[in-house]
Amino acid sequence: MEARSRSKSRAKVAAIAGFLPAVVAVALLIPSAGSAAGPGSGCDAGTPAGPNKTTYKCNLPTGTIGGYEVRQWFALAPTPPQNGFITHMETDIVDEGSGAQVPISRLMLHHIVFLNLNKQDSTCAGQGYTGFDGRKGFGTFAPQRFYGAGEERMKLSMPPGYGVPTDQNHNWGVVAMVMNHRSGVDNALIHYEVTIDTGPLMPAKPYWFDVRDCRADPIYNIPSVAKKKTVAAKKKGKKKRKKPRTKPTVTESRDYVIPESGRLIAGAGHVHGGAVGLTLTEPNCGNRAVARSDPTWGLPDHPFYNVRPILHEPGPINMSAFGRTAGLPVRAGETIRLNSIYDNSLPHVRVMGIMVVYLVPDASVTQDCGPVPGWDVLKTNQPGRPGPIPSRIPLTGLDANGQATTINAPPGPIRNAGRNTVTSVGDRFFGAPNLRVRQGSWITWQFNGAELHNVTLANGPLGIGTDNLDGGRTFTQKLDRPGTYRFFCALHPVQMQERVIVTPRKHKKKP
Ligand SMILES: [Cu+2]
Repeated sequence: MEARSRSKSRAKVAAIAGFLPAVVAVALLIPSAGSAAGPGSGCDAGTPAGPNKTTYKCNLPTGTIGGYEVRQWFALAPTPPQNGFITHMETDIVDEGSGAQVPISRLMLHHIVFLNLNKQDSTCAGQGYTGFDGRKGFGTFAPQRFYGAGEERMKLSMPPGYGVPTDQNHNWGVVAMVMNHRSGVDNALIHYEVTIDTGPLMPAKPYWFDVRDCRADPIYNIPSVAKKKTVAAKKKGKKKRKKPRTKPTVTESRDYVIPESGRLIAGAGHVHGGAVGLTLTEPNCGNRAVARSDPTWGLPDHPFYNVRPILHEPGPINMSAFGRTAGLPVRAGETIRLNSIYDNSLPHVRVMGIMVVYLVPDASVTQDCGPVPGWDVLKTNQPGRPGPIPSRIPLTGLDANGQATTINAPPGPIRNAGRNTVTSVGDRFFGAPNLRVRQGSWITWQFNGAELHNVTLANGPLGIGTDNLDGGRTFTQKLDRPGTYRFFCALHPVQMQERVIVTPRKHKKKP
């Protein structure tokens, strides 16, 4: 059966050539588009999982991931060989030999998005996707994003009576990102399990909500609130302010006008380190909250918070999901707002705010602001901590043996620079690893390499994280907050570091 599935995958590759818009659109997501579903790819023959239900186990190789590197890629993915409705789906990263889950001390499946290349996405149709390189792809075809998971391994689970339609002749793809926490090259399998119900179910349509929608790498940055000028405040004789009871937060929102009447019956979110949570609100219904997805942060001994080297801020171990057969009635033309709420007491970079919801079309919904259901909430039963968990990302370099080691600063002398500095980013190096500038100076990074790189804050006074850039493109930033900024390239974290020291502006004496 395995062999049969494999040859079927190859047949699909031929079939996909006839589906050009999708291939073009998807290939543009990632410049080094992965090869088609090849050796090691396939789904098994399925295992009965109840009346009318079969669970298929599918695998897809990750490809080679360099030591301490981050690989993000697109690949065709095997489609389960059964027509029907998806009622459950989950994914993980497993060892090629044993099939056992790969621990994050080895590889971390940072996130993965499953696409149906034969369907248009509900929210990005007509505009296409911006690629991983930040460039707009050709055309307007946006393959349907129907399921995604991050470190927290969100599972798709439909309330009874519903499923996401699936067709064995449709082509699936994945966009995935994996981090290698060890010094040697590595590879593994993306494993996913899909339960398909052949019984007559109500079809649920995925709506992908994202505060940075229609981007292959939908990141943004949380700046952190500026530190109080305590000295100046004291001089003015102000009383020391009481510590605020709640930490500052920042909320990014995006509105979606739902084009069809229906019932929103399930959903769950994805966030990164620093998140407070995700909510859905209805601005035209008194701004009421209608659903939420909340993070659970693991205990201090959880692997997420102990893996070394630290290549990014650790995220939650789980995001709660919601579902209910009655669902939330939504009339065509109603607006649903996604709110992504993050802590702003510290900088958080390359964060995301994504919620996938499932809508069942229902023409009988004719009223606005219908009743909010008492959602069934699914969340982990693992012990957790109230979050988000403050964490500091150090710079990581390589020691003489090629092993990751924490460094205070990149090697080399500090170069003083002027008010407007242009500094280059080459392939696997920063042109000026140690810079000193006066507060209020501007720095332009020019990405002269052939590969994609970025500038990402590890620690310092302001959350900064650029798109993935190349080909001479630039990013300019004013550094108005004094302090030491430690940057790295999030794609090549142990190879590329830069420190920028921003010295305080001299205070002008009043005459
Ligand atoms: Cu890089």
